[in-house]
Amino acid sequence: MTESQGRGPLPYGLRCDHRVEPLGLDEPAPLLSWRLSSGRRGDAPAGYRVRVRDEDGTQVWDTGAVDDPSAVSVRYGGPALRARTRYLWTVAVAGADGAWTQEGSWFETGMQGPSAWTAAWITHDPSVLDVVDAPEEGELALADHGLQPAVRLRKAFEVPAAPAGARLYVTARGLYEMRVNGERVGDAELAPGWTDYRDRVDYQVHDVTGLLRPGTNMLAATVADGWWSGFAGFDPRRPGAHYGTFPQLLAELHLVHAGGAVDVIATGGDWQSARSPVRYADLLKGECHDLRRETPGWDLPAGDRDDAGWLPAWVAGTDPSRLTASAAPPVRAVRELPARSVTRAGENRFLVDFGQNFAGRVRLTARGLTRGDRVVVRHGEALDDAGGLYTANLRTADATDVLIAGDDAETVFEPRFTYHGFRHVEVTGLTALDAGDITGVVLHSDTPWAGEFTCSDPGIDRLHQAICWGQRSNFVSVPTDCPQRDERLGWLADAQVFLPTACLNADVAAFFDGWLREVRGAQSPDGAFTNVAPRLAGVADEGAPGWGDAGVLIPWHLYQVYGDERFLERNLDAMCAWVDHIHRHNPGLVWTRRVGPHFADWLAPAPTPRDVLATAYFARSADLTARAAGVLGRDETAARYGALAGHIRKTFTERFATPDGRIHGDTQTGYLLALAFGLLPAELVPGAVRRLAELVEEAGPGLTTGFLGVGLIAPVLDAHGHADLAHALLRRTDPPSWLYPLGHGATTVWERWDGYTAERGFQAAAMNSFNHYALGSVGEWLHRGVAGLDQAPGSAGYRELLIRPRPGDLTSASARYESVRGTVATAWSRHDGVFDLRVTVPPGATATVHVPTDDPAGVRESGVPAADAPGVRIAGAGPRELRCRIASGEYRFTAGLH
Ligand code: RAM
Repeated sequence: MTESQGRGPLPYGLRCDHRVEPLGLDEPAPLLSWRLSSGRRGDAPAGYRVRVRDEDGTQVWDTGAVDDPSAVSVRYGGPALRARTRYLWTVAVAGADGAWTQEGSWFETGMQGPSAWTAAWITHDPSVLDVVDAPEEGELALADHGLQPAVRLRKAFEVPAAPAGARLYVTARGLYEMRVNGERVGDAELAPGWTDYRDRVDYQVHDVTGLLRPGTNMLAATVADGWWSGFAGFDPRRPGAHYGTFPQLLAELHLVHAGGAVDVIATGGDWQSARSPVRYADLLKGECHDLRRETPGWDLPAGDRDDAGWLPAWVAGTDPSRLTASAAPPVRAVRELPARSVTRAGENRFLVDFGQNFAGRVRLTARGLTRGDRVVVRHGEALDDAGGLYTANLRTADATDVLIAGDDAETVFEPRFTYHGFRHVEVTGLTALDAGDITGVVLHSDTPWAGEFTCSDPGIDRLHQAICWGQRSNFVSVPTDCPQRDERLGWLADAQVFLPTACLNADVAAFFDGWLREVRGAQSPDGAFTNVAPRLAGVADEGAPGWGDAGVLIPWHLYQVYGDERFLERNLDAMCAWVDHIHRHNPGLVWTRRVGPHFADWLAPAPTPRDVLATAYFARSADLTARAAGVLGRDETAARYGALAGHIRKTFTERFATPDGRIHGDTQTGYLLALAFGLLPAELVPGAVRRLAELVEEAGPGLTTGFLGVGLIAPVLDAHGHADLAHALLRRTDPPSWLYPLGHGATTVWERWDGYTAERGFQAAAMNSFNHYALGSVGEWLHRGVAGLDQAPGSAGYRELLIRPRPGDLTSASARYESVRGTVATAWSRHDGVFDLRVTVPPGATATVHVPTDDPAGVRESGVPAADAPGVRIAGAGPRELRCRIASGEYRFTAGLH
C-alpha cells in the first residue's frame, strides 16, 4: 500500500488500539499507531499525516500535516464513528528531506452499545438438558459431578442472492463455536473468553461473507459450560456457583446487501436446540465426545429436515446491557508439537511425551475402533517414580478427555471446549498408537511475539525458553497463575511481577487492556482491588499487599512500555481509590490493617516482615499514582499523592530502617523493595546495598526471595554496582535457583524453587505447579541487563533507549524487541580482548550506550574512533566504560575488554 517511495523513515506495523486490523471495536476514539524503519543513520521523521475514510471512500478525518518528530500514534479525533462500519486509514510520514511515505490499514466498528442488539440469549430447555441416561463405564456420572452436555443450536434461513457483506456478532455465556453451512467460523478458541459475566460479557465479530450462498443457509452453534457454568478456580462447588447454570448463545448475523439494505438473523425462540454429543465439556474436568450420538449434517442447510431430537430453542433472556467488544486478542491454536516419544505402558495403554510442558490439548487419530469403544486421554505434567502419569498435583482437575466410538473404525478426536496444562498424556483404549497419530495443540491468547533473547550459556537460553513457555501457557484469555490444576486464576501479583518480562517477549498491550477491565470491575466500592480477576463468587478477598497493588503497577508499566496514556486515563480513578482505601484504614501510614489474606513474599525461603512489605507497596502505589496523574496533567492529584508517598517513605524509614541502612527483618526482599521503590533517603542507600549484597553472598551466593522479591533481585543488584552477584545467582544450579529445575526435567518455570528434588521427590501435591511464571520474572533482566536493551529512566514508548550490557563472564548475548516505535536490538560478543557491540535504534529515538571497556579512548564505531563517528557523541567515561549518545540507525562499537 506504499503510495510514494520517499527516502525518509518508512511507516510499517500499523495498529488500531494495539491490534492489527481489528474487527469489532466499540472504542469511540481508537489509537492509530505505526512503527518506523530506516536504513539511514540519524533518520527521524519530520511529521505525519493521518487520514481516515469510510467504506464509500468518503474522507471522515484528516489530521493535516502534523509537525511532530516524536509521534508514532494519534487518537482518532474525527466525527463519531458509525456502528458496524469499516474505516480505512492511512498514515503518511515525512522524512527530513520533505518526502512522504504512506501506509494503509483498516479497522471496523462493532455494535457500539447495547441498544443496537435485537438478539436473545438462547439454549436448550434446561429442564431436559441434564436428564440424561445413566453413565456408562468410563464416563463420569454427570449428575454427580454437576456436569451437563453441551448444547447445539441452529437456524436455517434463506438468502436470495449472495450478500455484499456478512458479519456475525456473537457471544456466549459459556464457550461457543459457530458454523455456517457446516464450516467453522473463525479460528478463535475458548471464545468469548473469561470475564466476570455478572458485569460484562465480551462479544466477537466475524466476517462470514465467504461462507454464505444463495438459497438456504444454516447458522449453527455449539455452546458448552466454560468458565460461565463449569468448574472454575479451586472452588469445588458445583458448577453454576460462580456465574450461571447452563450455557447460552447470543448472536446476530447481519447480511448487508448491495444498496445497503440489511437483514438480521438473530438468536431467538425461532431457533432449534438439541443436546450435543459432547456429553460434557469442562475446563478442569475434561471433555467427553460420544460419537454414537452424533448426527452428521446437523449443521448443513438440509439439516433442518431432520428434526428428531430438536426442540424450539429456550429463550433465557434478552438483556444485552453487559455486552462489550473484546479488546484482547483471541485464544488460538498457535502451534503444534509432535510427540517426542510413545511408550507402551500396559495392555491398550500408552504414554506419550511431548517434551514440553504447555497449555492446550491433543489431536488423536484413533484407529481400529468398534462402536462403543472408549479411548481415554489423561494429562499430566510429569511422570512419577514408577514411570506412570503423575496427576496428584492437579488436585480436583481430572484433565481427562474421553472419546466413545461410533460406527467409524477410524476417527480424529480433538476436544474443543476444554484445555489442560501438560507435557505427558496417557492414552488407554487403543491397541496401537504411533507417534504420528497424536499431536499436541498449543493454545494461548494470540499476543504477537515481539522479543528475542539468546546468550552464550545454553542453560540460560533454556531458562529463557522455559520463561516464554510459562507465558504462553498462562496467557489464556486472562493471565493465570497455572494452567493445570483446579486453580488457573487471574492472580494479580503473579501478573504484576511477570509483566515486565512478558512485555519484552510479546505485544501484550491489548491483552492487558482487556484484563484491566476485569481488575477495575472487581474493585470494591470502598476502593479495594482484589487478589484475582476476573472475580468469582466466593473468591472475593480484598487485595493483599503486592496483589491489590497490581491495579496500580500494571497500568503504569504498560504506559511506560507502550507510551499510551490511555492506560493511565482509564485506571487513574481506580488507582486513587485503592491508595485512598489503604490510607483510610492506615492513617499512621504503616499498612497493617485491611491487608486481605496477606500473602507476604509468597513462598519465600526467608520471610519478610509483613508490615515492611505492605508499607513498601503502599508507598509504591502512592508514588506511581502521583506520577500517573502528573503524566495526565492532573497536577493537584499528582501533588496530593506525591506528598502522601513522601510521608509514607519517611514513615517507612523511621519505623523500619536503622541509621546504617539496615531494614527491619533483614531479608533480601526487604532491601529489594526499599531500593527498587526508592524508599530510603540517599544517605541510607549505601548501607542498605552493602547489607543486601552480604545477604546474597551469605546465601551462597543465593536468593531467599519469594514471588514479590524475585523479579527485583537482579535489576536492583545491577543498579547498585553488583551485576556480578546477579550473574552468580543466574548461573547457580542448586536450589533455590532458576537453573536447578532445568537440570531436573523442567521445560517451564516451577511454582516452587524445590518442586522436585532427588532426595525428597515431589513437593506436597496440594500446591506444586510445574508451570507458574512468577519466579520467571528474572526474564526481564536477561533482556535489559545481560543483553543490555533497556529504556532510559523516564522514557515512555521507547523514545530514549539505554544500552548497557552486563556481560559477566558470558561471551555473547543479544536481544531484539519490536517496540511501538520500531525495532530495537543489541548484540554483543567478546573474543580475544575485544568487545563487539551492535545496536539498532529506530527512527526518532535516541540512545545512551554504555560500552564496556578497559580503554575508553580506544573505542571505535564502525572502524573509526567513536569521537569521530557520524551520529555518535561522547557523553562521558567511567572506570570501565565509555558512554556515547547516538541517534537512530545501526551502530557497531568495538572496544578493548579483558
Ligand atoms: C497460589 C497461586 C498464586 C498465588 C497465590 C497467593 O495459590 O498459585 O500463584 O498468587 O496462591
